[in-house]
Amino acid sequence: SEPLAKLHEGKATCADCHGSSKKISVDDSEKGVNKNCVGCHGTLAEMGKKSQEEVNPHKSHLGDINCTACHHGHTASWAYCLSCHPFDMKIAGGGATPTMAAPVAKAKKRAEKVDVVVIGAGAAGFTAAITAHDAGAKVVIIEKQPITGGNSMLAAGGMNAAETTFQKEKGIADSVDLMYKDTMTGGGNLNDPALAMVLAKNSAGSVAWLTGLGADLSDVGRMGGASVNRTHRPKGGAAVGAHITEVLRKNAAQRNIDIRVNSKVVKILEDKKGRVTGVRVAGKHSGEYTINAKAVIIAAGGFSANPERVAYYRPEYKGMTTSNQPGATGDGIDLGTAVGGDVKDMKEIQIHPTVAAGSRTLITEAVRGNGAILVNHDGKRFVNELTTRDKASAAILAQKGQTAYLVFDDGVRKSLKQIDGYFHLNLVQQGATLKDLAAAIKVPAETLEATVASYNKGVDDKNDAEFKRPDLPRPLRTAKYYAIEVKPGVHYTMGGLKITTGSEVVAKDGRTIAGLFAAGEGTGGVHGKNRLGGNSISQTITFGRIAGENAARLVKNT
Ligand code: MEZ
Repeated sequence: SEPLAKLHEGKATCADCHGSSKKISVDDSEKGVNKNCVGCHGTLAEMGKKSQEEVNPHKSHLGDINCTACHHGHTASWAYCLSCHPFDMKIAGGGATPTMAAPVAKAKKRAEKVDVVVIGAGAAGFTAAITAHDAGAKVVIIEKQPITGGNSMLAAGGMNAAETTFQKEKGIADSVDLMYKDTMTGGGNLNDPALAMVLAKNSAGSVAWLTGLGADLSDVGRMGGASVNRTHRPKGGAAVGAHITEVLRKNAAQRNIDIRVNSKVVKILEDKKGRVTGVRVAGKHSGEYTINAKAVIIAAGGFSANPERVAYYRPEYKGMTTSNQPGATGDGIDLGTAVGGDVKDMKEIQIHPTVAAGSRTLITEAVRGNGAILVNHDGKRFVNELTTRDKASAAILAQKGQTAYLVFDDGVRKSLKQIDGYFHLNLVQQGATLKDLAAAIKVPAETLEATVASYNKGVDDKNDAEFKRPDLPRPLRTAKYYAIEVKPGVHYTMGGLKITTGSEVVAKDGRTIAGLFAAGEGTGGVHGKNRLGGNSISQTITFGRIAGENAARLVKNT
């Protein structure tokens, strides 16, 4: 197939795409070219309305992304969606082999100056940048992917927080101490207790902060390992990640925060005393340049999408699928260790029990939280569905075929908006009766009926005698009945850069590295051996705020 430039021949000139300047230049974020794409073809939303395809790539959870994230002018195009979804999707100018265009680094002398450089444009990066900006710092966010949002954009189930106004309105009795205790217990007490306490203590403030920026976190549900309902998400149970990413993007735009995509930090710079002085960036088009800064915040995520590194730490996970976006390769951790940063808990890698079999689509734990059960290929339950992820994953891997079915009814479906997306992606099997569903998924009908009847009795009696599931929100009695085949996949890396409670990066000799902060999944210690569902977004916002505040303070004081 032919690149877009060829397809435009005779219809457009170079200047139509690149602007009329004599010397064709493209900024790394490709804003100019994208403006011209939109000028001729319409906005992403307008393109979305025109498309008749069942899976509409112009209408997705990725938000308002650049046309050039998928459509490339001079190399083969490929749909960004295909890095996670196995669609058969044709794209104008599409090549046979999808390849991510890596930044092209050429040596340049250019240097800029800001107060704070944030590496990574996920929730932790946006939060740190907005906080530092609001405290008076000049900030730039550097993102190596062609789109912003990172893994946060894929976060589904919600954000954990204790003692929030939303919990109080719903009469949920929770406390900072209980959230701390659940986090420590879920993490096998390997967590750094001080970091886990910071998470719990600041969680309600972080929900309030996000709400103040315009987020809706009014629905409160339950995730595995939590003693009470404390997972906050938008009304109706919509996915939390796409929503808060949009809110953070809007707030960053309102503040004119400089965000550069297709730009990779290749080095953190230091002076002779080991103080951080900025970063070296490789821009896709502009080549290498320096940004001098008094503080650098690493918010570049974990390494679940780096199969070699996952297998290095955990050989038993070799070849396992991942729920993560393709940029989650652990580069931020490497940047930190290259300037002496220590790491913690690198071997602690979380497997999420419910990734749709044969895909990389995460089926949120909230489906189980709202009442779905797990059954094996014999049609039997085999685990408390709300146990921690490590235990649920191990239980699924011990079943025939190493997969299981997530079974639910229309009541569960209606309780959680996110489930509509799984239908849209053709991941759900269904039946008008349990017998029909059993036929569709090829499990013995009588066993499946008996399993659901026994579970429903447990719900009526408020006691799951068989598996001691702690929360039984609703019986499964409302036709239709549904099933999604699920398989565990690499979801989250608990390990990363060692930090203080002030988000400062700690060096191997125990001192903090002056001017270097880190927040989010690329840090270690908050979650110990196993992160509780909903604690990730909570961590990104809380430690993003702390890193932003402390970086801005350091700038003011030096
Ligand atoms: O925090 C998570 O990883 C989470 C809530 C995932 C999910 O199942 O939705």
